[in-house]
Parts: sequence; structure tokens; C-alpha cells
Amino acid sequence: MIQLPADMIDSLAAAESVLVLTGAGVSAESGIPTFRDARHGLWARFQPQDLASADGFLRDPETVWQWYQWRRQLVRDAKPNPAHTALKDMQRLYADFTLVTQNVDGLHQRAGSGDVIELHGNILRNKCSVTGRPIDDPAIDQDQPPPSPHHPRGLYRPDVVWFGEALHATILTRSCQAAEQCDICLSIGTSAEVEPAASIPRLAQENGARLIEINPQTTALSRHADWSLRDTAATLMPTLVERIASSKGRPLMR
Ligand code: BV8
Repeated sequence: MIQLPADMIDSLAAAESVLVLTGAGVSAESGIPTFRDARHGLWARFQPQDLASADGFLRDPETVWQWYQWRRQLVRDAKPNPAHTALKDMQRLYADFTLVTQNVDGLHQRAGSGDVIELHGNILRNKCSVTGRPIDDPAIDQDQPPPSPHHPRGLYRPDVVWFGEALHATILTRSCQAAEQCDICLSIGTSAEVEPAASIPRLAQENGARLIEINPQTTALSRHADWSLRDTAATLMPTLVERIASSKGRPLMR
């Protein structure tokens, strides 16, 4: 594991308000392919943007539905990894801590994180394709999207934000407010390419926050970050949170 800069630990220990934005890289070590890796095997011939879009669903609801059923099974079989657990522990170290995720897998909640802001929805929930009203049926064994109970022309669709669809206004507002008031923003496991999520760390910096990036690769955000750490989330996060806790004189009870 790489060295953690002492000045970064000091800043994290002194911070009053912390915002964390996570992306698919945080779930990679739970066995869930990242969005760009999702193009492997069975789905290699599809662009995620074509499958994760309302047009794609309108064009070919069965294929899009089956892609989600495949991903849902990966999510159900997955377990939170040490990065998710570390973020659950980190939340307890700060009075003002906001966890915003681009992930739709619910693993932060399964690790024990509370009040998670799901920017892009949750893959395990369904809703009506016409009215958007929730459908309280996981439809686990359905290999075709069942007809919606809420509209004669509606179908079941996953309750996620597709490309070209607007994010839920209050969810985006809450995330931007957290960015405007945080002292430190951590961007973990995201390629920082998908908007408007990718703008959240920059908004935090514009409002005076320090920016930490954790990603084995460089991203569009790396050159802007105060600290850009080339490591995986599951390796780095447990040690980082332990270092913050001991620096605050509050060793973690594991
Ligand atoms: C919007 C849910 C406007 C679905 C997702 C044309 C038309 C309309 C919009 C646009 C357009 N052109 C551009 C846009 C904007 C568009 C966009 O950003 N496009 C991109 C491709 C440029 N955005 C939108 O469409 C958004 N809506 O703009 O609406 C609007 C306004 C009003 C009215 C109508 C419309 C909606 C975007 C949300 C899309 N939905 N997910 C689903 O999951 O099925 S996004 C999806 O992709 C994920 O949720 C995630 O957010 C994103 C992928 O990003 P990452 O999480 O970063 O994952 P990625 O694989 O890219 O990177 C993983 C990273 O992890 C890598 O850097 C890797 O190095 C790192 N990593 C790997 N292993 C590890 C690791 N890091 C740490 N540890 C490890 N072990």
C-alpha cells in the first residue's frame, strides 16, 4: 500500500464537514465489473450507454431488461468489501459527513452506511416505464420486462437514472449543498466522466474544499486534486480511516 501523506491525514483529522463521492471502482473489489469493464463477455458487443438509456429500452426492452437481470444477480451475490466497511466507519468520525454514490448496487447501505445519496438510483428497485411510479416487485425470475401495473402501455424498468435522463432534483441539490459546505471532498473509484456527478468534486473545490482522489488510474480529476492516491479503495480506505481515527484520538473499535 502507498504512503499516506501526513499533511493529508492532518487535514482529514481537522475537517468538520466531509463529502465522499464514490463510483464503480469502490464495488470492483466486490466482484461487480466497473461500467467500462462491464463490456466483457456476454455484453461485449453493447455500449453501456446504449443499454443504460430510455431509447435503448424502447428499442429493445428484452435485451436491456436481461442486461439488468444479469447485473442484479451479480449485485445480489456480491458482498460489501473493506472499502464499503471503511466508509461506514468513517461516517462515525464526523458530525457532518455526506456519502454520495454513483453506484446503483446498494452495497454502501449493506455495509452499514446510513443516509446514502444514490445519485443514479438503485438497480434492485423497479418502476413503471411510463409513469415512473415505484413497483414493489423485484421480478427476480422474469426474463422479459413484465407489464406495469400502473399504465396499460407501461413495462417494469429498473429504478435507475439512464443516460439522457435528469437526476432527481432534490438528490442533486442535496449533493451540491454538501459540496458547497464541505472542508474536504474525497472522490473514490470514479473515472469522473459522467455528468453531473463528475462536477461535484470540482464544485467542492470551488467552494474552498481540499480534494482527495483515490483511484489506481489517473482521471480527468487527478490534476486538480490536492492529493491523488494511486491505489485501490479496498486496500487504502481501511488504513486511511484508522489513521484519521487515531489522529483524532478515537481509535476504531473493529
Ligand atoms: C443528464 C445508472 C440531462 C444506470 C448511470 C447527451 C444527451 C444527454 C446527456 C448527455 C449527452 N452527452 C453527455 C451527456 C451527459 C451524460 C454523460 O455524462 N455522458 C457521459 C458518457 C459523457 N449524463 C447524463 O445523461 C445524465 N443525465 O445529463 O441529464 C438532462 C437534464 C434535464 C432533462 C433531461 C436530461 C445521467 C447520467 C447517469 C447515467 N446512469 N448509472 C446504470 O448503472 O445502469 S452512470 C453509470 O456510469 C454509473 O452509475 C457511473 O456513474 C458511470 C460510470 O462512472 P464510474 O462510476 O466512474 O465508473 P467507471 O467504470 O467509469 O470508472 C471506474 C473507475 O474506478 C475507473 O476510474 C477505475 O480506474 C477505478 N477503479 C477500478 N477499480 C478500482 C477503482 N478505483 C478504486 N479501487 C478499485 N479497486
